[in-house]
Amino acid sequence: MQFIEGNKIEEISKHAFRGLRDVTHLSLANNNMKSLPKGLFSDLHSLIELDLRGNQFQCDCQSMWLMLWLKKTNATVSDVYCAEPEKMKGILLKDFPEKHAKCVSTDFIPHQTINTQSMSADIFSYKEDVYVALAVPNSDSCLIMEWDHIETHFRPFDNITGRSVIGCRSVLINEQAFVIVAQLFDGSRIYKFDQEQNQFTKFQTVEMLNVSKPNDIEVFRLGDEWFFLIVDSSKAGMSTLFKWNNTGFFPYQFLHEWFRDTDAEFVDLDGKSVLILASRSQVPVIYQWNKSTQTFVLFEDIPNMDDMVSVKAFRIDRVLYLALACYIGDSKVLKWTGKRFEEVQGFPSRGAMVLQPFSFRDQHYLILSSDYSFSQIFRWDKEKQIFLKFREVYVQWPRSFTPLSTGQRDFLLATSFKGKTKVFEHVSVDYS
Ligand SMILES: [Ca+2]
Repeated sequence: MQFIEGNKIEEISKHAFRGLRDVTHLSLANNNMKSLPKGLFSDLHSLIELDLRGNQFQCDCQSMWLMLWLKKTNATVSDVYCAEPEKMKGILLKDFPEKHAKCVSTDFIPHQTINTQSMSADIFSYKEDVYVALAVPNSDSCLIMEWDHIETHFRPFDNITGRSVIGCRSVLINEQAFVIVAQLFDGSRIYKFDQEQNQFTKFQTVEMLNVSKPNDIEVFRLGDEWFFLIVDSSKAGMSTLFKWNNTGFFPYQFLHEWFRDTDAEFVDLDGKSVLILASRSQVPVIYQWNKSTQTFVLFEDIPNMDDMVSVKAFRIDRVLYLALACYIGDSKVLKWTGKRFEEVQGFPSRGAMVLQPFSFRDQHYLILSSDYSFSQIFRWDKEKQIFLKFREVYVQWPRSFTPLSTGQRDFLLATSFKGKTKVFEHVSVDYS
């Protein structure tokens, strides 16, 4: 028999009863214990009676194991009441809800460091394999890496060299893989995957006519037609739309002049195809596809949203949202009401470069980053319908965050303009 009662003990070692296989009666009554360490009773195979009365049990994640143990033990146990939290006071611990959502959380842990700088990352699947095209500024190339499903990491696959490469974007047309390489000089190039050589070979040089300083490549499909938009961030240039004609991509439409566009997002807006363009010199504008003229026509702007460096669309419960990163001022989340985009949340940000939404299973996240601080991850709160501060991760001069789900695992790839490219794994953590 063991009595450790009336001692005002607040904590007990998880090894306190180790090896005590023959103990039949145990009392921990009238102490001040708020919780017991997980597995405390696991050696007590002969236990007949346990007295836990007169403690201050906190009915939260830490007591989850005890609640589950109480349900399955053959020993007779005194009633265990909750003292805290307030709403659980006086309730039996064994009535504590078994699936308490707050006992399981998620985290982002470092998984792989890729020893190269990068400005953008485009993850694509081709013939059941997963690749990433990284725009690498210091080696002036598109580094293609392949996902190794056994080792669960990216390994080098191919390297497409260029001149002042600013972006690499994949497009799969008729089961063939292409990479669009946007460059500051010599126009842009398109490379095609050559199966015999098992590498990308040059397919086309694309005339960049009015493009002066490409900043983003947005690839999309309208019906059966493939397009990409080169977003031009110079006032001297024009954001330009290119269309696939079976032999290559050719200039199709020039968008507005005199604006420093930063990013474009192709979105289905209540059944209408639109391009949303963010800009450093004007508020974001929405271009709508006109079926009769087969061109994009300026539809409207999104007021009071100056100086946006990126625009990303995402959906939660089928509602459309936009995430806008603002370089000077607050970054914003807007919600489509069916008539207009309305601001629902602001994020104080200084020098923000990215406000990237992403989802893993039923969790929705938003990551805000600048060159001057840790990147902040926010998580969607279903009840409050806003994003709440969640975690921080460190990436030097981050430029993009791209989710990757493979098998049963989820990863987040972070590009870095001055440091190393990083892959984080999104994991579940059980706090009970
Ligand atoms: Ca874009």
